[in-house]
Amino acid sequence: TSRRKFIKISALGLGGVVASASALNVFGKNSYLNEIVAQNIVKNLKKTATYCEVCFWKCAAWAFTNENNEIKKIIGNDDDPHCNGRLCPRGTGGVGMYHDEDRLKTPLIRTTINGEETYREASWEEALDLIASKFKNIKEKYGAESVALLKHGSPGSHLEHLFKAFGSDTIAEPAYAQCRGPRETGFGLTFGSWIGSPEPTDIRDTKCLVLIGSHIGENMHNSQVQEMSDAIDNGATIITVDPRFSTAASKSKHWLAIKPATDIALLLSWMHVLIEEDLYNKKYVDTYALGFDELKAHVKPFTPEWAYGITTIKPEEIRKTARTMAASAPSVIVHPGRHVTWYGDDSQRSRAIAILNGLLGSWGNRGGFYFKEKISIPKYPHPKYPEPKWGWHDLGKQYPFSEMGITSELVKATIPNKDNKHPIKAWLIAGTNLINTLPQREKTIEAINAVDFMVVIDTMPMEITGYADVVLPECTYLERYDGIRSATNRTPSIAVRVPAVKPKYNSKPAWWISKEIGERLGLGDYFNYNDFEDVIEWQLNKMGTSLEEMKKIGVKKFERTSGPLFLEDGQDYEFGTLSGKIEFYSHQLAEKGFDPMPVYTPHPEPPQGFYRLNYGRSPMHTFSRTINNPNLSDLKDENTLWVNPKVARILDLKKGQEVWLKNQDDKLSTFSIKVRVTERIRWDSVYMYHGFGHNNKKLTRAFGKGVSDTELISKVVIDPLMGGTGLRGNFVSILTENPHKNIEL
Ligand code: MGD
Ligand code: SF4
Repeated sequence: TSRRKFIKISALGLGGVVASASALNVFGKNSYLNEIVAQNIVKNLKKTATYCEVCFWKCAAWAFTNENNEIKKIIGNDDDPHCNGRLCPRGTGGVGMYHDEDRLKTPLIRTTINGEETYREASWEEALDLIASKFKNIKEKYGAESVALLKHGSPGSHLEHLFKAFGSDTIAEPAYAQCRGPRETGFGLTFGSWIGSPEPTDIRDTKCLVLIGSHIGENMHNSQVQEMSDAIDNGATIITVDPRFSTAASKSKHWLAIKPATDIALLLSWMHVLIEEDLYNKKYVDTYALGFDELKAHVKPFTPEWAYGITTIKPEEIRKTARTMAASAPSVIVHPGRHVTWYGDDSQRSRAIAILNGLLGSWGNRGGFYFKEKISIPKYPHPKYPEPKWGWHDLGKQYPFSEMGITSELVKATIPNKDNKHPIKAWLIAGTNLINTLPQREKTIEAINAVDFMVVIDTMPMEITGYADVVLPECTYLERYDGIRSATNRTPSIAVRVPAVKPKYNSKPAWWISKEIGERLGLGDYFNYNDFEDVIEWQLNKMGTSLEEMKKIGVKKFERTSGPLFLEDGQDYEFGTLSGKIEFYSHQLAEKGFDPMPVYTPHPEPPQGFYRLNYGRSPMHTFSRTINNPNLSDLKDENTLWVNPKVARILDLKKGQEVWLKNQDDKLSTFSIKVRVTERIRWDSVYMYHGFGHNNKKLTRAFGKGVSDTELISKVVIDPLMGGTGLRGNFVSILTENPHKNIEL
């Protein structure tokens, strides 16, 4: 068939992209050799314990400095379960964040000179005084709740403490409604437990790993990539469902090139096969699950023949893969994925994935999902937080299963509207580049224009910083203390971040910024320490260790106390759901008027001349944050547009040709992107790496390189359960002429 040929051609053409016989080879060709060289380089250097902030896997590492206090190398901590001593290419390149000469160097305040808005440099004193006085005024006039925090990463936790002390929990982060939220809702409703990060998947011992739109290997979550590599070496079967031939697909026994937006149909059909062919894990289901009979009746009509018409996956292929999963069960993982905000029915798709795992009995079994455990960090004493009158809950009330702030609702509430009972008047943004992160950019900008006052705390002059009234330069993770990392894993562990070098330029850590603003707001009691080091020392002492010890070891593991990793045979076990059982049928959903079991609904397809805009991670970058990093931009400095040869033929596109994109709402890409003609993408879609296409000229390496997928995402479909923004319902046409001719960018 044509698909078989497709795989063959693609596999031959992959050469440099894919690893040799074993593993995913994402750590570089001669990584063993590199490690020996690295060990030699660092022999005489001073080492400082840290954990990486280039992505949110937070691998523990050692930063090595020479006698001139220069960072020479960052190497993974051998004792760390997140990295097992090996950093990914981005983590190794993290030192580029420190060296980047485009960094924010000193506080900036917006001002008008000769009728033109610009920034002037300011002292910390002046900038912090200004912020405190503005916050005070807004609190007096509207209440503390009207000051909102949008955050991501380590700085967020320091600022969250400041905001709660101030009386506001009007707080949100894109990692929820633009990323993992729906999966937490879907798994929460089914197993009574969030997935969280890292995912508690026992990949190293699995016999079968099913990836549905989750491209481990390009999506570089360190220990997960390592475990997948080991599982492949141990003969595990990989099944990848992806409209694109991803790196993971190239390692898979079965690649199901699904028609985009139809995954729920495939999942329902898999359930149908498992149940109709009596392949599901009967004992497990009888012992732990609720609603099997309803599920059986529900999936009865969803035959592989039915699913074929929707997904374009052949019925034999659906049956064969379902049987493979069953033969491996319970050592099988249908992976929950991570960035799951696709089509608006994402919580239900996640529930389908959860139910499938339930039928296979993988939750709580070796080679499936383990029972994770983490150690809680003692709270440094401070007065009780005041009770806000309203907060993020009220902004997302229409979504009954939302459990965190929804960024897009916060944006909506900021745009003036006569019905709005919860006015938002100021934003503080820390560690998130909302312009390149939130869909519907115009709305974000409308909200920004509506606030009275806006502060951005960042390390780099990103797109978002250009909109601020006050810009505060944070020092990088290599130059500061931060909260203790408590890892949720097979065994609990902690890691510390200690500054390896002094802050460059006039930059400061977020803990210091929070404390300084807090003191100016009369909240000194909440910041009862001189240095964050004191807080960490106090917490570590409570945990039976000390900063001195942690500086030497970096990572400390603790014994499990919550019981074994897996269920014993037939063991009584109470799940965290309302019924204490795995809920195939959800009464909670039914009561709130939602489908109690997942249902497939068709989504719009690209109109004539348009292609679905698909996007994903580059193994060398994290979102938009790393594109300007000198080390990482050396590895990859622009994205390309993956186009199927059929499409290239129709549109007469050549490899490397520059094109522009226009979406269904006439949104144009600011810059051009080069064409990559490849069988690895279906003919109905195009694909690009997310994070590129920066339009801030201050980013000297990243400016104008490639296209931003975000600026082409003007349509979203909202998940009615939890408010996630489905981003993948956008379509683009490909323009070969520059639509911006004569317009200076
Ligand atoms: P970035 O664009 O990398 O990601 O969203 P964001 O976290 O906003 O922006 C991070 C910002 O943090 C940058 O401005 C960077 O300079 C700054 N920064 C880095 N380190 C530090 C630090 O130590 N201190 C401070 N103060 N700032 C720092 C991610 C979000 O985006 C997520 S989690 C997902 S999964 C979604 N992915 C996604 C997608 O794939 N496509 C599209 N179109 N949109 C997406 N949005 C979501
Ligand atoms: Fe850093 Fe890579 Fe680990 Fe992410 S996976 S924390 S970038 S080393």
